Amino acid sequence: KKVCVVGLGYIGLPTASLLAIKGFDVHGVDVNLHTVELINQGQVHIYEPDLDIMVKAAVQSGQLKVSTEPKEADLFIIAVPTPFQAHQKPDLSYVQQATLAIAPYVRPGNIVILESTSPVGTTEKITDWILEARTDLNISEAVTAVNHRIYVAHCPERVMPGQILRELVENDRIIGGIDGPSTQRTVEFYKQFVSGRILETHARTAEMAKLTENSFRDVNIAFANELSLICDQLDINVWELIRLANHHPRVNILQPGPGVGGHCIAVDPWFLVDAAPEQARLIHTARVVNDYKPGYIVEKIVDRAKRITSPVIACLGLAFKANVDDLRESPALEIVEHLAKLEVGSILVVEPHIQALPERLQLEHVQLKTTEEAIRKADLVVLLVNHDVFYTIDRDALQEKIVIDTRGFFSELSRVRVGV
Ligand code: SAJ
Repeated sequence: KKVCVVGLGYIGLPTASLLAIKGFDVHGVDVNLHTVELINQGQVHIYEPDLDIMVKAAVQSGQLKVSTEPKEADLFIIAVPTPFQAHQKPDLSYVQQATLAIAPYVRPGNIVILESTSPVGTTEKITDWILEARTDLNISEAVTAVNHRIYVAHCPERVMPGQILRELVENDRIIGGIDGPSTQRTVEFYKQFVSGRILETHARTAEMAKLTENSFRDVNIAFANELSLICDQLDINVWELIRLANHHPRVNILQPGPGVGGHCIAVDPWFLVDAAPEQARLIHTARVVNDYKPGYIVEKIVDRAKRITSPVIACLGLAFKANVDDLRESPALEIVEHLAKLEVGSILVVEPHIQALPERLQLEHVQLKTTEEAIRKADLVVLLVNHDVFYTIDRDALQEKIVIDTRGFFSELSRVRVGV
């Protein structure tokens, strides 16, 4: 079987290489020429544990080839970003471009699968876009039309950055076609490489399910973040509080942090708010609570820094969460950028997963340092991301510093300001 995967990012590239290793004839497509060249050399442009090994194996086997243009295939997978524009409106332009790019290559009997997290109704939209571009195709089951029909379904990706390769195979998958035959054929495809359960539904429910999962997590993190603000007021250690409350058999509170980042949880709930603003009140408020957190942390840091002459501030972590290199929608990055603008002191950034600071941080008073050097030189140490590599930090070296711990990472240190 020939599969064409459009979008070779955090979802498309692992999916394309997994399918190639499983023996599918895979053609990967990305608009970025640099990405395409790297992959064709068996290299990767993103960091994800073991992905480099898998891509190399897939390319060397000859089963994975990539280019900037789609090709004819039996099955097309769209895995491009669905960000939002201003005013939290979903931006479907990448999905639309990808759909229009494959449209000339789609043949009767083909399956088109949307994996990108999308607002409700998108799978139906991509069906319309293809049928508008290709009046020779249809989605009718009528005997006279069936020789020209295509199948379209949504199968939302649900993998967690940092464990993508395992979760791609093991997670349960929801598959929602625009109609029964589309669902059935898509299920048959995923059964070939997914060991988790495959759950069938309609495309709209599948779209909503994915948005619901991420909104659920956002609302729960907002609850933890709100507790952290309350605890800060009441001088209570929020990490201890949550640990205690979670001993209740029906309570399971998540962890507060510097805010919610990533391209999914900080984005997807807005698709629901946009679709039903009057109804999605709790989901909207959760977004506001979580987005408030980075600014609150900045205020804390500034308040501490102001008491020191020419303060040196070490910021540990820039990524949106632990053990990834992904800076998209990262609250840590937002905090460091904000601090840099305020020019409260010199900033030493530690992010072991990147080689250079992003352009916006290439400023005279901001430098990328190793953990040891940053901590040694700092007056104030701000833990922003709970990367595993930070576990080796010498706790004694922190005793003389002011520590702001946004993740409860060092919470056993008595001098640490808890609650943020
Ligand atoms: N976070 C907290 N406290 C917590 C948990 C997370 O502050 O207790 C923060 C993280 O630091 C990060 C953000 O939330 O900034 C999101 O991280 P995450 O680990 O919760 O999720 P993602 O964005 O890496 O992946 C999510 C997953 N969705 C769910 O767990 C419901 C993943 O399964 C999805 O595939 C992915 O979104 C996606 O692509 O939509």
